[in-house]
Amino acid sequence: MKKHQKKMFITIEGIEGAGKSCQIEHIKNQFEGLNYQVVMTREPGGTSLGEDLRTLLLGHKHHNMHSDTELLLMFAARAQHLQEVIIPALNAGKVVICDRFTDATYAYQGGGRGISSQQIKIMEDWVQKGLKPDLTLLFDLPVKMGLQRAAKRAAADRIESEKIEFFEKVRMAYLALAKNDPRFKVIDASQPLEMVTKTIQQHIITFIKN
Ligand code: T5A
Repeated sequence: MKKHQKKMFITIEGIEGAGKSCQIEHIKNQFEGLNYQVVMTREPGGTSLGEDLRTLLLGHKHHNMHSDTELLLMFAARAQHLQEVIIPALNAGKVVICDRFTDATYAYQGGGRGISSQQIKIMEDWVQKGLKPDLTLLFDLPVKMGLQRAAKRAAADRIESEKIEFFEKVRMAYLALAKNDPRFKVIDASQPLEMVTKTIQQHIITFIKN
C-alpha cells in the first residue's frame, strides 16, 4: 500500500439527491486501484458519538431544534470525527474521503438557516485549527431534480423536509463558496451517472498529479 507525502483530504458536497452516495464508491475504487489506503466516512457521523448526533439532527423527534443548536451539534460531531478518525488517518498517510464536511455547514446552517459566515468561521477555527479539505467535489444540479431523486430513494429526514426555497439558498451558498476557492471542482450532477463518474475520475487524476 502506498503512503504518500501529499495530504489527501477529499470532501463530497451538494444538495440532497445530487448523487454523492452513488459516486463515492467509485472514488474509493479509483484510489485503491492506484494502491492508496482509503478511509471513507461521512458527516454528520463517522464515529459512534457522531452517528448518535446524526440521529438527533436528522430524525423527526426535534422539529423545534433551534438553528444555533443545529450548528453546535454539527460541530460537536465534527470535533469528535476529526480527533477520532480524520486526523489519525491523515497522519497515517491515508486518503480520507468524507461525504460532506464544513462546507455543508456554510451552505445549510449559513445559506439555508441564515447564520452568519463569521459565526460559523469561529466554530471552524476552534474545531479544525486550520485543517481544511484539499479537494472538494461539489455536485451541482437544479434543486427540483435533486429533490425528485431523493424522494424516490427514502422518506425525507428532518432537514430534507424543508421547503424548496431553503435548498435554493443552500445551492447558491455552495456555488458562492466554490467561486472563491480553487479547491472546489463543480460537477454537473444532472448528467447521466457514467458521465458524472468520468468527470470525477479526471478531477482525481489531476489532483493526484499536482
Ligand atoms: N448537513 C450536513 C448540514 O445541514 N450541515 C452539515 O454541516 C452537514 C455535514 C445529511 C444532511 O445533513 C445536512 C445536509 C443533509 O441534509 P446525507 O444523508 O449526508 O444527509 O445527505 P443527503 O444529501 O440527504 O444524501 P442523499 O443520499 O439524499 O444524496 P446523495 O447521496 O447526493 O444522492 P444519492 O447518491 O443517494 O442519489 C439519490 C438518487 O438519485 C439517483 C440514485 O440512483 C438515487 O436513487 N441518481 C441519479 N439518477 C440519474 N442520474 C444521476 N447522475 C444520478 N445520480 C444519482
